Amino acid sequence: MTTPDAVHPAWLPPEAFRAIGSRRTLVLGDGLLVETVRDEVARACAQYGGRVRRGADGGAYDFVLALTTAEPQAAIGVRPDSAIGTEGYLLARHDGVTVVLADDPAGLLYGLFHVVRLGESAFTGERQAEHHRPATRRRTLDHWDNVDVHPVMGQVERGYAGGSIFWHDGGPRGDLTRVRAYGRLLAACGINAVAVNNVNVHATEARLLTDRLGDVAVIADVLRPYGIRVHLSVSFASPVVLGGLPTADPLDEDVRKWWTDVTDRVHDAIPDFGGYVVKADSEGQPGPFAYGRDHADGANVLAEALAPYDGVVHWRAFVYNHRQDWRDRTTDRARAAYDHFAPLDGRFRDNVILQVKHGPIDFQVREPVSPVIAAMPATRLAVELQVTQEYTGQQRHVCYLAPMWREVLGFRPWGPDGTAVADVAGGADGNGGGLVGVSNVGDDPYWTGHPLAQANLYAFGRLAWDPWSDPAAILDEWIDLTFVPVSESGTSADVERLRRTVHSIMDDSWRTYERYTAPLGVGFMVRPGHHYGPDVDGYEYTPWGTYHFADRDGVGVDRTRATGTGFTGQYPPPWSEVYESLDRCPDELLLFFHHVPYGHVLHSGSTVIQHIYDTHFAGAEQVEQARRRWEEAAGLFDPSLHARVKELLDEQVRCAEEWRDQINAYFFRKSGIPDVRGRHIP
Ligand code: BDP
Repeated sequence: MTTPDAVHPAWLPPEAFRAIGSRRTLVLGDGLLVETVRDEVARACAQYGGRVRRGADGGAYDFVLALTTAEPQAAIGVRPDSAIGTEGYLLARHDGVTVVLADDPAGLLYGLFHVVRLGESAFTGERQAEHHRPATRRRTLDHWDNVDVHPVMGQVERGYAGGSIFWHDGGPRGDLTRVRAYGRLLAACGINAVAVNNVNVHATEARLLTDRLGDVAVIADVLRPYGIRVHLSVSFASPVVLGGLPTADPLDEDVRKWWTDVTDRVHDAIPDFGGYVVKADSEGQPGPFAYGRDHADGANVLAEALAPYDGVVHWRAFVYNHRQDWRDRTTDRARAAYDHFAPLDGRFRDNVILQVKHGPIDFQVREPVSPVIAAMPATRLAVELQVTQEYTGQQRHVCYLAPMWREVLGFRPWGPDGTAVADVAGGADGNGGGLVGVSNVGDDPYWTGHPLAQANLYAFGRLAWDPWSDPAAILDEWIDLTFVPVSESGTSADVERLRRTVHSIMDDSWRTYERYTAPLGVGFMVRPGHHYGPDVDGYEYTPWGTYHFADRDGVGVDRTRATGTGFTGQYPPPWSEVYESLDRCPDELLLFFHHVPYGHVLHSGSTVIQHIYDTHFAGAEQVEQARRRWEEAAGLFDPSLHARVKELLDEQVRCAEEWRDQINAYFFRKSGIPDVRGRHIP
C-alpha cells in the first residue's frame, strides 16, 4: 500500500492558512480557546509574513477576532445587536476589515476555522453580518478503540485505518502530537466531543474509569484547547468488576453510591468530563436486565452521578436478541429497539441521551429511519451514524456517506409538515442529544486509510453543525481545503479538473455502492464476522437475525401488520400506511417491508429480478468508470495520495464485480428468470 512520508494534513494543510497568515490580525479576549486562536494565527503568520496582536495598539488591522466580553467596540466600533449564542459567531466585513465576534471562546475558534474555509474571499469586498451557530450543542464522535489489541476485533473494532490514535502498547501513546493534530481537525469541522474507547468494554478498558483514569486525563488535556470534551465508554457491570460489589443492580444503594463516588473522582481528574457511553444488554454486554430492572433504571443511576457536573449518559438503544432462532418467523430484529425503549419514554433523567442508530437494524447501506426517533418525545435523543464504513466498503471502497445522512436527517417521520429527524436530534435551542458518529480514524498516515474517506469524517462534523447543508457543497469545501495543487504553477484549470473528477467519483458513490451490493433495502448479505464482500445466505440461518427469506418464488421480509411482523405499526402515520402498502412503499425499501415475487413490478417499471440484474451491472460499471477518471487525474496533485486511491480503486472494482456476479447468480439460480438483456450471469 502506498504510504506518504509524513502524516497527511487532511483538511488543514498549511496552505489553507495563507489568506490569514499574510494579514494583520488582532485577537481580543481571554481563555484557553482564545489562546488556541492566537496560536493558530501566529503559526500562519510565521509562515506567510503577517502579524498578530493581542491588544488594540492603534495600528491598522485586516482581521479582528474578538470576544464580545472583551469590549471590542472600543477597538473596532462593532457591537452585535443580539446575543450570538453558545459556540456561535458573527462574521462581517466593513471598511476593509474582516471581523469575527463570539460570545464565548469556542465560538471564536469556530469563526476562525470558518475564515480558513473561506480563504482569500473572506478578505475581499464587503460582507453583511452573518450569524452562525450550531444546530445542536452535542456533536460527538465515538471511537470503537481498544487499549489492548483484541484477539478478534484488533485494536479498533470495525476500524479500517490501522491502530488507535489514542492507544498503543496497552496505554496512551507517549507522544500525543498526533492526538493534538486530530483535535484541531475535529474542531475545524465542528466536532466537540469524543468517546475514547470502544462501546464493547473489555477488561483493560473497563479500568479507564478507575485506576487507569489518568490515561484518559492526558488525552483530555490535549483535546481541551480545541474545545473537545472527552467521554468514556463504561461497563454497566463496573460496580462488580471494578468495585468488588456483589451486584450492579441500579436500585441497590451501594451501587448508587459506587457510581457517585467514582464519578466524583472522574470529575476531579477531568473537570470538563463529558460523560459515559453505555452499551447495555446488547450483544453480550452486561445490563440492567440481569437484575430484573429496565433501561431507564439502568441509565438513571449513572445520570444521577453525572448530573452535578453537566455530564451526560449516552445510553445506546441498540438492544436486540442476538441469539434468536431463525426458524421463528415472528422475531424481527427491526422491532427490537422500539419494543424495548418506546414504553420507557418520559422515565429517563434529563441528562440521559438515548443514542439511537439511524436505522432499525444496523448501519446497512439502505434502511428506513428508525421508528424510535419518532416514538420518544419526552426523551433526549441522539442519532448515531456510522462514519467507519463497516457495511459500506470498509474504507477500501469509495462511498461518500453524506447524501445518505442528509436523507436521514431530512426525513420527516410525521409527514411532510412535521418535524424532521434533524430537529429531533437538535432539540429545542440546540439542546437535544445531537449526532454521534462512529469514528473512521486510525493511525494510518491518511487518518482514514482511504484518503477519500476523510470526506466522510469532515462531512459528519459539518452536518452535525448544520444538518441542512448540501452534501455536494460540503464536498466542495473539503476538496478546496484538502487538495493542494502539486506546485505553485498549478493552474485554476487544474483545480477545476480535479474538482470535477472528485465530484464525479464521490457524489453518487453511496448509491453506486447500493447498486452493486444488497438490493432494495435487504441488507446483511455480507460475509459473517468481518462483514466485507458478498455472502447472500451468510446470516440467513444464524442467531443474529434473518434478512431476505429468498426462495424460488420471491424475496423480502414481510414486516407488515396484515401478514408480517407488524414492524410497520411502529411508525406514525403517514409512514405506517405508506410502508404497509405494497403500492405506496418506496422502491428502495420494498424488500425491507415486503416479501414479493420476482416478477413484481416496481414504480420504476422494472421487475424486481430485472432491477437486481440492472443495478448490479450498472454499479460495477460505475466503479470501473470511477477508476478510469481517477487515472486521468494523475499528475494534478500529490502522487502518493493518487497512488493510494488508485490501488484501492483496483480492489473496489474487483469486489464490485464479485458482488455483481454473486448476487446475480444467486437470484438467477433461485428464480430461473433470465436477464432480458441477455448479459452473462455465471
Ligand atoms: C455492529 C458491529 C459491532 C458493534 C455493534 C454496536 O458489527 O462491532 O459492536 O454494531 O454498534 O454493527 O455496538
